[in-house]
Amino acid sequence: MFWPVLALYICWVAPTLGWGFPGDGVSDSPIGKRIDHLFWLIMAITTGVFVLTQIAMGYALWKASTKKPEEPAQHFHGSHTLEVIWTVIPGALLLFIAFYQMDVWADFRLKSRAPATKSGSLIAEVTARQFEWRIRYPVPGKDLSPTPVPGDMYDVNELIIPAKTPVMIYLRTDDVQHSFFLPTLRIKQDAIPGKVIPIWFEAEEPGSYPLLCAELCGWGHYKMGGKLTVLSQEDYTARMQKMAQDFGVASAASTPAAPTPGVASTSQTQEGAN
Ligand SMILES: [Cu+2]
Repeated sequence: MFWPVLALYICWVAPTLGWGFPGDGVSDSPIGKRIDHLFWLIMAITTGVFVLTQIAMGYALWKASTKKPEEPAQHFHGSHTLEVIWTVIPGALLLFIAFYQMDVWADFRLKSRAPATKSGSLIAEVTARQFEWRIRYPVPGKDLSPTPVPGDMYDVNELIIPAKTPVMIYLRTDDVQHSFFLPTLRIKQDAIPGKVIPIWFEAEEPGSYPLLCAELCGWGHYKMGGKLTVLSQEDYTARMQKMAQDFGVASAASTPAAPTPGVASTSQTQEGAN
């Protein structure tokens, strides 16, 4: 009985010791909360099954050990009823889980169900490479172009998004397979060579969240720790304007900066500004 009891005890105390989910144990994103709910539901089902099978096993051991030595052992050639019961119940449970989680899965994975499909919600392209995250933003006020254009703004290892609004990124990789992982938001998506994968997510609170690579991608895998910076809408707009200034590109949402001599992008970026 020691191991089952220890297992249950650990499951009970783990969340309070911070051994459970990343962050403070509660996801900071709406879809993350639904994923957590699925996790706890499956946890409850498996715990119930675990406890019941342990009790049945304990009962069988106790029953056999209390037999008198002269009593003959009983032999079975299987029980049809039992076989049917322990096939149908797990089957029904798995079917229930399969159907129950479908909505969350579809909302997370299907582009057609993503809430972030309106103009401007596609905020960046994230390109993984050995060993960093390269981020490409469009000029503030413009839509992200599918391929890099002059006037785009670049950053490394820090993805900036506004809070309380669903945003979308394009994920790609320059070399091997990586995995874009935002543990506190419960977002994880492989970056696959040759593919551009849209992912949407939403952070409820401004703050700084870890951005990790969840695919062993080479010797410098550990170096792929970036961060997701979530800002209030005003701070986000200000930060993007500042970045546009730093890059010397004209923002479509503000008065264009003085043309920078020798920058080929000037004419292109100012089209949107007027
Ligand atoms: Cu990686």
